[in-house]
Amino acid sequence: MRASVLDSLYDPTAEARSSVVSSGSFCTFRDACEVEWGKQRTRSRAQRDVARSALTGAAGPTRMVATVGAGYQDPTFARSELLCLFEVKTTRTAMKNLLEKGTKCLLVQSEFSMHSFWNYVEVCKIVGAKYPAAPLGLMTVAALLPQEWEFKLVDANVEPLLDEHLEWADIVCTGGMLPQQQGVLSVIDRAHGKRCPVVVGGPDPSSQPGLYESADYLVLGEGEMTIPTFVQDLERGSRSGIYTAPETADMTHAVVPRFDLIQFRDYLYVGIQYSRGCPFNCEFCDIIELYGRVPRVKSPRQIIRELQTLYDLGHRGHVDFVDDNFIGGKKNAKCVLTAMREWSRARGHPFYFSTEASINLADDEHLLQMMRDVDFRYVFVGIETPENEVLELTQKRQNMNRPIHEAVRKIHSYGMIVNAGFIIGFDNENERTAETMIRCIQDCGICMAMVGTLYALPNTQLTRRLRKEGRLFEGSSTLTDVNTQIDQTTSGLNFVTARPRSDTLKDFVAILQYIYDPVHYYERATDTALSLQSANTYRPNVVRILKTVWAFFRLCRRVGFNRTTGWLYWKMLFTVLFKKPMAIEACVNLAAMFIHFQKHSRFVIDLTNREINFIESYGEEDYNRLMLQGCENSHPHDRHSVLVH
Ligand code: B12
Ligand code: SF4
Repeated sequence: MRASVLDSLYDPTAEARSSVVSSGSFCTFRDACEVEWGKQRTRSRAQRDVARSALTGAAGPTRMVATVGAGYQDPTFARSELLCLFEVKTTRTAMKNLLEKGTKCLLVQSEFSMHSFWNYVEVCKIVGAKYPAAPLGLMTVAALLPQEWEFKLVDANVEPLLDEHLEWADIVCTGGMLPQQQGVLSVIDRAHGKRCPVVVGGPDPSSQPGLYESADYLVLGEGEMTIPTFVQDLERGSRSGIYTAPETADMTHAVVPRFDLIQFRDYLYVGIQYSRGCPFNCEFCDIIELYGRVPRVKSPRQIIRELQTLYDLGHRGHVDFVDDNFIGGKKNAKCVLTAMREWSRARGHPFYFSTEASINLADDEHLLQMMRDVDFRYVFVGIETPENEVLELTQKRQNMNRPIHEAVRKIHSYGMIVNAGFIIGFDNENERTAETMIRCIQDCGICMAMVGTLYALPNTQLTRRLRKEGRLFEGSSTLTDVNTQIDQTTSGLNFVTARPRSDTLKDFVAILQYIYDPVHYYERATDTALSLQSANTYRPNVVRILKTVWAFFRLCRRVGFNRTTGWLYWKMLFTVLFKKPMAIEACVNLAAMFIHFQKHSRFVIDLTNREINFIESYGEEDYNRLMLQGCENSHPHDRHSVLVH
């Protein structure tokens, strides 16, 4: 094999060379061979380093081909020397045919930062889970790959990825979102260290494929569109490739995810997806760029099949609809809710639900009632800001000119707790922004308020505008430190802000301090619980009941005897018990979440205060100049440390 590739590269006709290069077949060296570096005779140290990094996976196939290409162009770079450069000892006599029955496919969900707003570590501890959300993307990928393969899914948020896992695998599939970037890159390196080819996909590789070029296969966009082509290419023997699809997937052809690959007890909830895409046009949103503005839906029958699969596999309790906007098409949502109601009733209501929806949900009482009937308990709503002028600028017009607190109360009155996202850092904010946001959160009684700094995600209208205006900190979406670059709550403002940056950050701190102060939080939690008109149709089985009782006692021990929260907790518990006993479970859950929110907000406040100090001592203008120039390390926090040293 080695000889044939080199023969093609030394073929005097350009076509023969370029076909080797474009098929990427040179990667086969890395997969099939082990290089004995001691025996090298290289032309230069630089050439050797590039070759080594290509062969060991630190650099991608492109560089490898470039090295060889350079060798070819240099007449003194003799063929024998090139062979010597890659003194090869074949360890796997032939590359494993990845399409044969029993091919071992390892799916790796890389770790999220433990400091993320979303990881609810403390809640997991109380209820005995290991991580909130199951890796739905990879379970879906497994269902799209050849089913004759053998699959193993390792979620690094639940168990460590071991060398044995990689040694077991013939091929590794990984990928995910921006905060997982570092993790994914390290999985690629580790897998290459075991001479295992790696396939990468998911939202961040799709938005910034260049960062992942060390992977063998970049299968971008919606897997439903690109995985079949990738599998066809494997059949043809391709050893690398980049796969994109100009069109979006038809969700009516979507497959049931391989839920059997996870242990349900490891997670707080399991996700399923009904729709992709959203009809709105918010400037900062990448969903509409990745999934389009025409919501695409699965049929009610498909959703029932997924619920039945979860049911048959033994899952009970919380199911999260991970849709970008569950009510993006209200008519469709009603169809699926009708089917769910019948199915739930026939199975004795084994699940309750949560989802994400736009605020106009509050306008449709029929829809709200239908969601209540199947026991939707949480809805995440992107409120972002209560200020009309800011909403106008950011193109979130669906939220404009409506009393937010009325909408939230309406949704509460149908038994659903509103969790909401808020953003700070928009261009036309002013000195009243913090106060207005605090009042909105407190008056609406929104307990789980994810307040984050505006982040210009790669591939959004916002990013394009800021770039045009010369305000974007290029390269800020390359993550380097998972302890400081956690998620949108902390990593935002990756551009020159319209207001002084330190003012915006001070507002951010003030909001977090207020809303996650125990007195204010418990006030909202009591308020929310009292306004809930829950259906409570979900019927837990005995195991679930025992688990819940156990978790309740653990929570009482942890919170009820705590100096700052003890009194507030018992006061809320007894108020709700007497006034709205049906909402007792909801208020207990909110108390459990507060342990996480309090810890997380303290962490973020501390991090942000350090950033404010830094900006003030360095000078805002100099700071912006430096960030716009871009220095070797690409993120604000890194640049701070570079500057400080
Ligand atoms: C549910 C969800 C969450 C949940 C749960 C996430 C989880 N652990 O599963 C929560 C609320 C925790 C969350 C949080 C965040 N999220 Co989020 N989230 C989503 C959402 C709405 C659905 C994800 C999902 O399950 N989709 C269904 C599955 C089937 O799709 P999928 O994962 O994309 O997988 C498909 C393809 O991508 C591909 N694929 C995926 N992986 C792989 C791997 C291989 C090898 C291959 C071949 C293909 C492939 O094939 C699959 C089938 O088509 C998406 C938007 C969206 N529509 O996808 C945002 C999204 C993924 N989140 C995003 C972001 C930014 C975040 C946050 C950073 C901030 C935020 N928005 O609040 C945090 C960070 C989380 C953390 N812990 O630090 C961005 C990611 C952008 C990017 N460029 O990376 C998205 C795209 C949209 C958004 N702006 O919110 N999120
Ligand atoms: S409503 Fe939500 S999903 Fe839809 S465009 Fe706006 S931010 Fe994106």
